[in-house]
Amino acid sequence: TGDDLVEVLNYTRALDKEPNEDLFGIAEGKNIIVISLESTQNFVINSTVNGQEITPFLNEFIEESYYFDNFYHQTGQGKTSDSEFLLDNSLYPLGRGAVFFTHAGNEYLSLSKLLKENNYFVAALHPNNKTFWNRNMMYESLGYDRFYNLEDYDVTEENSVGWGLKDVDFFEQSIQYLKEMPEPYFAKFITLTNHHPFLLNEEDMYIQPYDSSSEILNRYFTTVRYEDEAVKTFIERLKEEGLYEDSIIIMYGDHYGISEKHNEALGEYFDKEITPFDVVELQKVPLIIHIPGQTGETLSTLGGQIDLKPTILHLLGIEKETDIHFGQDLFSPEKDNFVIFRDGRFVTDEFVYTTGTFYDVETGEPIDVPNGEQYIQRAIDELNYSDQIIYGDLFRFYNMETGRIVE
Ligand code: GP9
Ligand code: MN
Repeated sequence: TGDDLVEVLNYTRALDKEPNEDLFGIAEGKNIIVISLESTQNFVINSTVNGQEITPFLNEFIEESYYFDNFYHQTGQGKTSDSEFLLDNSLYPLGRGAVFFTHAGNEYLSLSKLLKENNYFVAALHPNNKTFWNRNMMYESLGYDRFYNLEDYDVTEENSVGWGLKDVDFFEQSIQYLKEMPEPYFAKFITLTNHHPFLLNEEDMYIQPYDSSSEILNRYFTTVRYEDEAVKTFIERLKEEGLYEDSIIIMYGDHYGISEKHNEALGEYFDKEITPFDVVELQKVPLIIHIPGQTGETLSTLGGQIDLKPTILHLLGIEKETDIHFGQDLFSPEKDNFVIFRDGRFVTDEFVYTTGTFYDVETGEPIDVPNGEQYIQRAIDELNYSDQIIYGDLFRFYNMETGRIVE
């Protein structure tokens, strides 16, 4: 019932932080282009393989953007769909299964709905079957206006690899759709080529595979490099079409691409043994926010995908006191340094908690944290509150206009 929501509300309201005065509203009314970078982990940024850059374009692009290099994915078994769920709701995905499948009929206080209230046209673009991850149903609940899916793309033997339409073709074919959208729009592009098992046609290999004990890792670098090229081409096309100058562009990695099964090969790449501490570090994904007229900066603010919604809302100058979310504006000077993974691991500015042990965030050495239990409990509580909202479909009992609980 609505009573269950009272405690949750007390918790989330205490999390809320004041926006950054300089950036609040800077993106007001502008088009927003979001790019979900499939399986893209942060370690590929500004790194090389066989002496060649893995992401030459992104390395340049981050120089003129806000680049968050201490930002984590928080997905579970729902993978890409979990990252979308985090972005739209600033709620945690579920510990088991995919919330896109299990709770697509719930009431949500989504980013999409708030954007629509503010006159935005909200679209998702992804050249896969619309039922994959139950997206057609969930997008309906979240309030998307349009889902450009497999049916909207011309997919052939020649322009596909692995999971489907190649990213370059996906972006190219999407330009026409962007042009027809009512403005301002929020358009979320979900890339696909850099997906396990990282297959690529010979002509799309801009770098040679790595040489380690894992074919998966070896190929991963080549598909990340291809994705980088696809994004570069897309940005160039946006410029040609006059769609670039006045748009906010947000890119983030959806989740890891290289699982722990490949730790030995990763160890060869990093030339060290991969510890549980390193595994946590490896869950960092890039977050890049390009705002026209802003010089940009690399920010090491600790954050995660849960923070995307409040961050975007503040950039747009939307401050809805009655909204319920677990994340915080990444630009807020008051941002908490606490990132919780779906499985209960967490990171603060002092330590990492994983496999029952605290590690010093600087040295990676195990440390003793006297009040460690409190932190462990906070992570458990926060995940529980979020779960309660989803399992109880608690937003049914909430009126966002008044901030009151309804029966
Ligand atoms: C499928 C794409 C990839 O449509 O989003 O899904 P993933 O396996 O990464 O969740
Ligand atoms: Mn994915």
